[in-house]
Amino acid sequence: MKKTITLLFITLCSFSVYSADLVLNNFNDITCYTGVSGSFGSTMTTVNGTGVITVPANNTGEYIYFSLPAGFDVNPYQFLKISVKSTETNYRFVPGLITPAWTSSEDWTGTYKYTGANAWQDIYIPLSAMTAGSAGTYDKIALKVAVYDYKPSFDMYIDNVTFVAKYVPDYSKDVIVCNFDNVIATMGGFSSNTISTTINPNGTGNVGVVSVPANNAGGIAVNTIDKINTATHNKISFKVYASQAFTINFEKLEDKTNNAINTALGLYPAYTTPNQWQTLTMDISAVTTNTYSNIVLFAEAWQSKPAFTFYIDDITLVKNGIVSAVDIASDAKTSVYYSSLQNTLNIKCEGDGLLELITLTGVVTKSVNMHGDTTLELSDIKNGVYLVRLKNSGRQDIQKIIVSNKL
Ligand SMILES: [Ca+2]
Ligand SMILES: [Ca+2]
Repeated sequence: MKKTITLLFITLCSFSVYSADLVLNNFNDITCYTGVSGSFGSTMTTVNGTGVITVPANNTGEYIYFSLPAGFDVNPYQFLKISVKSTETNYRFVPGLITPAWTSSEDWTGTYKYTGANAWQDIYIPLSAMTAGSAGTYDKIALKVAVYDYKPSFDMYIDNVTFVAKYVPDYSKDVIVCNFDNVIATMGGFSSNTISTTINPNGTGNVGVVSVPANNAGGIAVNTIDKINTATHNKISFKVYASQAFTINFEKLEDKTNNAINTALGLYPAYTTPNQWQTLTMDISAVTTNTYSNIVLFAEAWQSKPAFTFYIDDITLVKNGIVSAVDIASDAKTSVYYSSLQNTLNIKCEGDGLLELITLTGVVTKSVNMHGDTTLELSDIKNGVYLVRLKNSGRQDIQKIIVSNKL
């Protein structure tokens, strides 16, 4: 029985131009003036090359701040990155840009939290929800630590306070959609599950964590920066990790501003080896490019299963290595028709020709010399997307087919 699942989005950030990172304070050779407000009660101190503050109990708005260079412009930057360590865990940071007149623009919408439990964790705090202003508008950046999290007083270590430059994809290569570190997409969970960012349970860096409720779908929706072009990037890959096997049994590409424009992929990538990171790949080369800009992944949708959690990382649009390398002739004297019912390829061919069935990684799995019209049996071919290359009279034609043996 299908259940209705509605999108519940939280905005984490957005993207535009590029410049270099700016380290504000590493508590070693790069330092800037810092201060604290009200009941923090002490200034930030430096111990062994890291900053230390005592966060007050039940903080309702006290903050630490860092001075910005003269004429600072926040526009080229996407995140403020801080390295944090404390025994207290699961508390948040509210950033605020402060003008010389002590007015501020703050962001209370984010979900960036310290989850490290006494391990160092890099926290990437998006800057997009604050008013950017122009060069010189702001001269300080403040952080409210554990504000309204109702924590007891605790010591927090902080290091490497850095503005991280915005990410601009290079479409001649693989494009990172989200790595939960320096590239974080706008993303959301669904009505019955949550997503968040945490430290990698088996490796380095940060990863996404997706809850899957009992007897229901757990999912993640991730916006791409630009529309997905399946002619140039024909695969989506992502890493997953869990303590049990599971299947991504519903996947869609959608328009992020109008999810009525969508296509279901029906690819069912499966995570098979618990407690190891595994890269899953979805071939989207059969999908016609549209205004798709949102990748939707559901785990165990509509299954009667207990609740579990999976981790996800490195969601990537993979550059297509094949289409650009071939030359497609529209006047080739051949045509091809795939019958999924009979699982045959039926080729119309004038005179002699060569037919090749090629996987998307470029492996020729079948090669047949044709003498006129030809029927090719595909029952020994695995289901999936293939390229059919037809060479005839010095021309060649490439067509994509999906083999789905229904018998
Ligand atoms: Ca340091
Ligand atoms: Ca990562």
